[in-house]
Amino acid sequence: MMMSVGVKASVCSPYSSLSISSRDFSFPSSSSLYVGRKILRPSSGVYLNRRCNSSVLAVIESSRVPELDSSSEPIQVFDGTTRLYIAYTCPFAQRAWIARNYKGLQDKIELVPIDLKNRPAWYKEKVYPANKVPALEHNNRVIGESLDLIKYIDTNFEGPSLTPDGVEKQAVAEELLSYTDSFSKAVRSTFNGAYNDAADGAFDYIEQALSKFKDGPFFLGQFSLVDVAYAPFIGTFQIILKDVMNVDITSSRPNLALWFQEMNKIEAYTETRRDPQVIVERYKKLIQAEGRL
Ligand SMILES: N[C@@H](CCC(=O)N[C@@H](CS)C(=O)NCC(=O)O)C(=O)O
Repeated sequence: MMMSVGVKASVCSPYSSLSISSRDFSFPSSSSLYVGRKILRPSSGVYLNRRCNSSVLAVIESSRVPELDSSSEPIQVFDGTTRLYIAYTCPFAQRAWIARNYKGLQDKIELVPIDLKNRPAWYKEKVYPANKVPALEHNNRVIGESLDLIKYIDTNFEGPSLTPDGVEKQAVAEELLSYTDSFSKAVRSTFNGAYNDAADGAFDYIEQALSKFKDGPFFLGQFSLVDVAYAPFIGTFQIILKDVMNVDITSSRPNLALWFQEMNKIEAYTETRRDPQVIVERYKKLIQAEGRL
């Protein structure tokens, strides 16, 4: 039998420090979670500390709520439960997951991770005909599209607001949100071999955007939907570019360096991150499959 427990963890990875506090973890109820020689008991409050390597992240990942796959029993959809369907590997889904965590909705919005490679048939049939993640089941309807979804979560649920005050910031927010796809496309264009001008220009755009408001280190000064929308992508790109191409995107970009530093203090984000090693391995497999490595 599995049980969900509160986890408080403070660890570092080869890339940056990680802080975790979440109810989205499962432990065998009769046993403990082992990290090296350290035993992490569900009742001990602080579970992880001092271990600064990626194996800790891997253990945390493996302790998350398990993914549903084609063999999983169908969920009783529209039974009044609010559910956020995600995949741990999906940056679009990560946006919605971060928004839900930041607003402190862990008990109000149940996380339902799906194995995208072996999706349950009922997901498309009963939940979301688009058959993608993320999707939110709320008030007898299903909402998709990550950018719409983070706005929906912000507007329709309690918790700290992710929407900026004032027309100027709101206009900048819309402009930056509409650039997310072009940004990803430009950076991904570098994945065909060599770091290129398009990717460099995209990161310069981000650096410039981060200089606009002086009342904080985030895109709109204070933490907002814009940071939520970009973090899953910039975070993953940073890891891949550093590991595979030896490119440090924060070099000569002090605003971006500070943004990372501050993002890594936000648990709502850090608890959704993946083990950098897994990200790099997955990327290499993808490239290999395309015959480019
Ligand atoms: N534009 C969508 C993209 C979502 C998306 O492409 N999700 C991927 C996983 S990262 C997916 O569900 N893919 C499954 C499929 O396309 O069949 C959003 O922003 O939510």
